[in-house]
Amino acid sequence: MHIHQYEKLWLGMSLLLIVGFIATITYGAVGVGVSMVDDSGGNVDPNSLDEHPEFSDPGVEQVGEDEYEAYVVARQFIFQPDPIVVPANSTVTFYVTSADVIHGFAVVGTNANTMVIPGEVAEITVEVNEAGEYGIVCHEYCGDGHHTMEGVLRVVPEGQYNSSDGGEQ
Ligand SMILES: [Cu+2]
Repeated sequence: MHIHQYEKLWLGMSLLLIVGFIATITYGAVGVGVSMVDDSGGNVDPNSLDEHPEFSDPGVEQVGEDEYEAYVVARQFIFQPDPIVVPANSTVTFYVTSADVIHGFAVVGTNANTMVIPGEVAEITVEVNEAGEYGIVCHEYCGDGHHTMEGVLRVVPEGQYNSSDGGEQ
């Protein structure tokens, strides 16, 4: 069977497109660190956060030379602590849970963006390099004060960080 030269060309180009689409979807799913909401950070009882070793007094802990863990509780209509204070040029792992209903947790300008589900702990790791203030917003409708629910991630220059701030100043 004779296949025309142009037809071969079109077949080749459409195959290339299909491979290209698969590659972009694969990159989007794996390469940029997008993952499904899950309970990778563990489970907690949302009704007894007061007794939880970390969430009863949420804040920032230093766990390595440039590594920090931030425990955050979302509740109608605040994030605790607020502000969350960390030093520049560090890696921060957020553990976020909700005390009441489903909330959102997005640190504007970073790749931190997750749903916050009561009973589950969302875990996200972010590298913060530049000092400055980053807004934190709730992006899941959580009640009539939802539009006021915001927080601040304050990244201070390394030398000015005082670990006793613990996330609250
Ligand atoms: Cu909300």
